[in-house]
This record gives sequence, structure tokens and C-alpha cells, in this order.
Amino acid sequence: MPAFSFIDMLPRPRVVPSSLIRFPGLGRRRFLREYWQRKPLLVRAAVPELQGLIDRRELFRLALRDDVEARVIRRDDARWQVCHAPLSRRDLPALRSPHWTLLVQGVDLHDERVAQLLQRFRFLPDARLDDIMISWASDGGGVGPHVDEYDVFLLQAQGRRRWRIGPVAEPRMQPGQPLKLLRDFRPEQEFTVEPGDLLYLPPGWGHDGIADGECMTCSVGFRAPPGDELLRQLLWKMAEELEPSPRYSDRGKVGEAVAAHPARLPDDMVRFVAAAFARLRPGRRDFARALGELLTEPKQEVVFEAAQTAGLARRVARAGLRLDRRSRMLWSAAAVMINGESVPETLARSSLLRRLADARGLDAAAWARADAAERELLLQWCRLGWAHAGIGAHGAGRADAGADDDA
Ligand SMILES: [Mn+2]
Repeated sequence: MPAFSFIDMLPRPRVVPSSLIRFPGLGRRRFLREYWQRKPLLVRAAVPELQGLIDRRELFRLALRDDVEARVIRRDDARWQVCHAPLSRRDLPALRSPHWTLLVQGVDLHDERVAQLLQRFRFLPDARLDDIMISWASDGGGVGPHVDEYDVFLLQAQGRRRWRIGPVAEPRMQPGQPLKLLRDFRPEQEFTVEPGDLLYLPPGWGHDGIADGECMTCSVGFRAPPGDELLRQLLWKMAEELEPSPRYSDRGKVGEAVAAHPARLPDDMVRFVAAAFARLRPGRRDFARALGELLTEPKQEVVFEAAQTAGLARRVARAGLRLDRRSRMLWSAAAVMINGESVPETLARSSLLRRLADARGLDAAAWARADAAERELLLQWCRLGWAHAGIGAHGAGRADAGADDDA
């Protein structure tokens, strides 16, 4: 492999830097250096065009679908109630009744406009990106004082919300509540956000947002899995891929002493397992692949629909292709992972695939440069519904026809 890559010769990614979230008067670089994972930041009018993102009726309709994760949370003085999906209309209190909120998880999986909003946060690694949760609250609604283990950008889409925030060193929870609510939350700051305002909170910051009149808020979440959880899942993945190996043998190793202590576990048997484990010796590449497969694993409720294959190759040659908005794709030095799988060894360093992962689309010119193996793989992804012919009209308008149509 040459030391340089051909990436620069390929078309520029469609995620043009100007579409990324801006931090007026601060700049992304300073945000990353001084605030990211360090301290909260409130940016007024960061995303003014957010107002028309999605309306209440659309959100409610999504919440009632059986492939969508949603919750209704109500507060009755100090008593909280949670109602989990699948939700029916009867689970939604009257709009005018105060102190309740509807939370809809993973809205980016179902709505193209919301998926595009997520794209604006790609100044952070895709590997950290989780999803967009959208909440609608009636007057006084909220989920109570709590702390998350995620980084979160809270974008006020409609109406006003009063936030109280403060660091929480050792979270202690209120007993007997159906939610994890902080027991003695001591907020340090308090402010009201308006449509377009953005509040960034690092993990470990307590927050309590109360709707001031009805309002809608988007939470863009960034997961940060704990080391032990990652390791457990990585080891599990490696275990699944183990090659069959020879059985233990004690030929010539059983001595007279066994008769005196037949219950004793033979040391040699222990050595056998230890040696087998030592031979595993995972390398960087194994870790990258397992991690990438893990992080691109589609969410449980995601089901890809197989696509029409008639004239597929011709359509892609003419119009390029784009990843389905629900496809997750990552690459590393020697591996490319998509939707929980690694690409074959021979394509693991394909600069075309890396480009697709970064830009989430390839135009006809890029397709023209693809080799036969790359084309076959990409067409296969189209057949699975992981990608679609055509760069597509991103940005404006309703979601693409297909999986996301409301019934
Ligand atoms: Mn939160």
C-alpha cells in the first residue's frame, strides 16, 4: 500500500464545514479546547432555523409507532409517573393539562430533517454520536433534576424552557421514584432558553429543565461507554470468532498421585487454558474491528428494507449513491465497519469506502473510479437497504419515500 492516500483526489464530502454547528464569538476550536467534556456552555441563537424542524403532531405520530422508543413522564406534585412504549393515544394526557412531557428517542432514524441536524454535529467523531431525542412538554413539564453519563447538546426548538444546572460530584437519588431523580440538587446557574438556543452539558452536570408554556427540545446525545462495558463486549465478539482448537490431552501426564487426590484440578489443564488465551494476542486491528462492529451495530428497532434491484447498477452509475440515514459506518487504519459488520480483508483499506463513510455519499464520478470488488460490495449494500441509488435531495423537505412513511 502506498503511504499516501487518494482521498484528496475524490470529490469533497457533502458535509461541508459551513453546515456544521457554529459557536459565534467562540469558534469550534475553542469550544473543543475549553468546553467539550469540561464545562457547560450556553449559546444564544446558535441554530435559529430549528423552529420548523418537526411539529408537535408529527412528533406525537412518531411516538405512537411500534418501532419507536418513547416515554410519557408526568409529575403530580412530588409524585412522578412514567409510561413506556408502546404508547397508545390514551397514554398521552390532554395538551392543556400541565406538568407532563413526551420523550421520543432516535428521531434521526425516522426523519430525514432530524437526521440532517445530526450531520451538523460531525465535528465530533461519529463513534461518539448516539441519537437525537426530541421532547415535547406541556407547561411546567420536565423530567426532574437528574444527571446523565452522556455529553448532550440541548437545542431549544420551540417555546421556552427554564434550566437550572450545577455540577454533581456524587449523585444521590430520590428513593421510591420511577425515574433517577437527584435528591439534593444544588443548581449553580439558572436561565431561560428560547428557540434556537443551544445548551451543552458534559457528563456529570445535574440539570433540571422546566417548560415555560409548552415547548419542544432536541437532545443530541454523545455516548461514552465505560471501559469495562466496552471490554466485555469486545471479548464477547472475539469469543464468537474463535477458531476451533485442539482438545486438552493428558496422555502420559496422569501420575500415581492422582489416586490420592482425584478431586484436584490438574495444573497442566490450567496451563493449557492459559496458553490458549495467550495465543489470542489481539492486535490493534482486532480491537479496531471489534470496536467498530460494536459501535456500528444498528439499534434494536432498526429494520432495513431490501431495495428494488432492477437497473440498480445503472442507476448508481448515473446518480451515485448515499448511505441510508440509519446506516452507521466507521473506518480505521486497517478496517471498515458498517452496521455491525467488517468489510472483506481485501477492501479494508479502500479509500473509496473511507470517503463514503465520511461523506455518507458518493457521486457518479467517484463511482466511475470504483473497482469491481468495491462496486459489488456497494451494490450489495443497496440491495440490503443500507445505501440507496442517488445522492438524494438532502436538507429540505420531508423524509425520503420508504421506510419512514407514517402509516
Ligand atoms: Mn438529561
